[in-house]
Amino acid sequence: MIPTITAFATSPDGGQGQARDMRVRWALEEVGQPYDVRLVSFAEMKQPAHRALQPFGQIPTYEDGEVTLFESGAIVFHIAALHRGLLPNDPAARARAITWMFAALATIEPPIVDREAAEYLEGDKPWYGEHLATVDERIRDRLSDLSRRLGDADWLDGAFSAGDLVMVGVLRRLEGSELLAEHPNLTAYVARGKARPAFQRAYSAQYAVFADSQTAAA
Ligand code: GTB
Repeated sequence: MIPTITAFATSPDGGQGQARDMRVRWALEEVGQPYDVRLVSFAEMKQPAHRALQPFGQIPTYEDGEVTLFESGAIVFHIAALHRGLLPNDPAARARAITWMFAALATIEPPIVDREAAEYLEGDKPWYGEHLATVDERIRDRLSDLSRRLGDADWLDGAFSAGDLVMVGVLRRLEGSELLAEHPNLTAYVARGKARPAFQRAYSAQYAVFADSQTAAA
């Protein structure tokens, strides 16, 4: 059965592919697994039918007839475990690739999400500037360590893996910010990920949703 994922009917990012369905689309494209997309509005995401799939009323979700999943990291891992191409066969290398997925989600992404939340929710607070500086410092620390570890390698541990896919997906959230630009090797790493044909296909597919929504609204 072709898996079905959910994505925003109207993404607030104007088609930039920053919502987390993009990671799932990219993983499916990397392994050559066709998929369907069910678009959901913000109101639909909060209805019981969607919450049965995603308890927090969010996207993405994944259903393949065998399993229903939420959490983009768990979904990417499931896809990577089912198909060849995103996780090495060697058990130790496989475990390290999975470790990088966790590092992306548990160590790198949280302060980036904090920064976005501060921008959206706290921009009018008198302490916003001070708070943002603190969050930026935490991001800088993480990126410095990651940059040092990546060095001049193409990918984090040998061949491209699900660890790189998730890490690039996370770092993309800093695109356009000086925080990423401070590290030319991380900037190049993100560019390498984005240059992959599977990324391009996933990006085009999600952009088409945005383009269609604009046409419908016109
Ligand atoms: N930990 C979960 C996962 O990884 O799947 C987080 C899922 C999540 O945050 N989903 C967001 C969502 O459904 C969309 S991706 N939000 C609606 C809600 O909570 O009500 C986060 C996101 C949203 C928008 C942009 N953007 O516009 O740039 C970027 C990222």
